[in-house]
Amino acid sequence: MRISSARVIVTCPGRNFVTLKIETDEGLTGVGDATLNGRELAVAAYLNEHVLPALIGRDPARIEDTWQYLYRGAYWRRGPVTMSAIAAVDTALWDIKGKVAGLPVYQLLGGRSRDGVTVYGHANGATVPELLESVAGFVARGYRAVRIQAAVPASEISDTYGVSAAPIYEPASSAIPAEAVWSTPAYLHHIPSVFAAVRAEFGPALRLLHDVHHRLTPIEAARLGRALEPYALTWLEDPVPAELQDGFRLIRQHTTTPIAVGEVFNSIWDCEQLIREQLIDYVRATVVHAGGLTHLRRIFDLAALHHVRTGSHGATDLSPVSMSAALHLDLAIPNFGLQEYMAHAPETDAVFPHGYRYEGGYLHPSEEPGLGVDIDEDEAARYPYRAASLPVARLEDGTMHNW
Ligand code: CS2
Ligand code: MG
Repeated sequence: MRISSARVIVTCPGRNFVTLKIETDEGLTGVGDATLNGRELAVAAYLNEHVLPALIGRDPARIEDTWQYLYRGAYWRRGPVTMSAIAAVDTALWDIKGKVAGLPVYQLLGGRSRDGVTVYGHANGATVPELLESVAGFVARGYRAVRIQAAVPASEISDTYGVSAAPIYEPASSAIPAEAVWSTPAYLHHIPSVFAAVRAEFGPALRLLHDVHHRLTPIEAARLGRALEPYALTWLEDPVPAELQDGFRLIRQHTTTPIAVGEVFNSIWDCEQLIREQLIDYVRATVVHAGGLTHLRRIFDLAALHHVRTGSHGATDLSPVSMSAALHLDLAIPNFGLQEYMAHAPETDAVFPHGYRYEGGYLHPSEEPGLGVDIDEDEAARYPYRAASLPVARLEDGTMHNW
C-alpha cells in the first residue's frame, strides 16, 4: 500500500482548525489534527510546502520510520510548528493502520487499561455564587473532576483567565491580540477563598483543579500551592512558565499541592528533567502539539517510570480529531490521570463527525476501526479561515506579562 495523496484542510466552524487528510492507493483514508491556536497558517504552510511532497509514494504502515524521517530529516528539530505538522501525519497514519487492522487504535496500543476515560470540565464564574452554580451543573451531569476559575474582583485585573460568559470556550479573538491587565497580589489574595467556598459547598470527594496559566514566579506559586493545601486540589496547572525546568524545584520544596504542566510542550525534551526529578505530578502534553501518538506515548512511558500521570490538554482549540486520538491513548496507557474535555461548537461537531461519547463522567472512544473520526469536507468548505490571535497580558504599569 502507498500514500497516493494528502491535503490540508483549513476551516473555521466557530474557530480555526487545520486538518490533514491522507489517502492511500487502496482507498483508505486517515486524518490528523494540525491546529496551533493563533498560528494555524504557519502549520498549514509547513505541511503543504515541506511535508506533503515527501509523503506521496511512502508506505503508510511505516509510522515510526516516517516520524523519524520528518523529525531528523528537517534538521531543525522540535518547535510547535514542526511538531504539530509531524503530529498530523503521525495521527493520520495511526488512523490508517487501525483501518487496515480492522481495530480501534487503542487495541493497537495494547488494549484497554480501564473502562472509560475520566474527564474534567471547566467551571467558572464572574462571582463565587455564579461559579458554584457552574460547578453544580457539572456535578449534575456526572463529572467527577472540575476545573475552577473565578474572576478576581479587583480593579487591577481587567480580565481573569478562564472566566467567560460565552457558552463555548474561546480565548482567541481579534487578529491583533487583545490586551488584558494582570495583578498577581490581587489574584493570590482572592483564590484561596474561592476554593474554601467550593469545598464547603461540594464536600471532599469532588476532584478540583485550577489553571494559573503561567502567571506566577516559582516562589509565588509555592505560596499559592501551600495556601490551597487545605482544599486538596488534584492539580495546580501551569503555575509558572516551564522553560526553566529547575524553577519547579523551588515550588516542590514548599508545597504538597500536585503540579500539572505541559499544554505548550512539543517534545520529550521539554519535560525530561521535570519528569526525571519528579518535579511534577501530571504531564499535560497533547497528541497535536507533541508530535502525535508516537511521540506522546514516549513521553508518557518516561512519565510512568517516575510516578507522573497524564492529563492531556483538550481545550476547544484542539479538534475532535485530537480528542479522538487522545482517548485511544488515554484508554491504553497504565499511567493515565485525567483528560480535559470541553464541548465544541455544534458547527465543529458537524464538520468532524466522530464516534466518541460522554457518559457519567467518562469519555469512551469510538469502537470503529482507526480513530473513529473524519472531516466532512463539504461542510468544512462553508467556513473560511478567520484570523484570530490569543490575547496578551500586561502588568498594571504596562509591562508585558505571560498570558
Ligand atoms: C488552557 C487552554 O485548557 C487549558 O488548560 O490553558 O485552553 C489554553 O488557554 C488554550 O488552549 C490556548 O490555545
Ligand atoms: Mg491550561
